[in-house]
Amino acid sequence: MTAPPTTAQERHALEGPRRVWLPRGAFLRGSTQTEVEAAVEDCRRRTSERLREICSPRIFGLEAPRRRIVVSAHGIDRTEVTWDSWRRCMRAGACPPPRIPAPAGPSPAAHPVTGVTSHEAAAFCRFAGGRLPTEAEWERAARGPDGRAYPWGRYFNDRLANHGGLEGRAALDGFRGSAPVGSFPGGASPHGLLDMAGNAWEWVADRFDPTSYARGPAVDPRGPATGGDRLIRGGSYRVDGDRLRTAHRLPFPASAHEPDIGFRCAYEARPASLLLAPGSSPLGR
Ligand SMILES: [Ca+2]
Repeated sequence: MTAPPTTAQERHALEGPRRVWLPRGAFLRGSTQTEVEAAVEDCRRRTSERLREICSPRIFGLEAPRRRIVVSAHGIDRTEVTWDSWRRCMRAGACPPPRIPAPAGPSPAAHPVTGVTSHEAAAFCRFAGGRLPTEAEWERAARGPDGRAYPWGRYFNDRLANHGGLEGRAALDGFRGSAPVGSFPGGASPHGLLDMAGNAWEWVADRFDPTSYARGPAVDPRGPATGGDRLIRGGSYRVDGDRLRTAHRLPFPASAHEPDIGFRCAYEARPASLLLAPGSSPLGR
């Protein structure tokens, strides 16, 4: 076992994907009841009778009600954490090998790491000097202040995200499985984050509480302290446009490890020791 990095310089070299720094700000979280009903309808339209149970109004209804939420300043990775970054953490003894093999094909190290539990994802983020994003931080970074349904705008676009479907439409976007992170620059969020719709689902820090959207705090909500499933956000290469919406949320067992669930990390206020010159990148990308 190698000790975790102790100096800012060591952490700097390990920090993985480039970070975006967001000021304190408000956004519209969640969906109206009308938007929930439209999403269920969209799901049913895209899904055959055989699989239509996935278009559950109960699941889509977890997005309601829509509320104005304020999030404090923080940093967040521009992309999902890659295999390359995970391997650095493994070499230092702070992360286990994922259970899902690296993808075949060109640039496997640039694909999102998947097959990791929420606890393992959180351990990586601690190692990188951060933490998993809260659900509110994630959604704000995905949709910006105007409540848009997709990172790029109001309507779904087949060409702007690595999405799929359970019924054979996975290659419409050029990828059957995961894609190297950042393969869809046209699908960037208003804050410049990539793959907030599709590629890998992403663990967030919050535990699920069915009452928190209606009754929880409007400033820096964090979910309950104990119990319950975690949440995954953003959809993946395996699901269709209705679940790639920025408001969509799916409770998922914390110890699950799926081939299409990855994560990105968030960071507290920018430490002065890690300030980078404009345009520079710790990993040269
Ligand atoms: Ca994603």
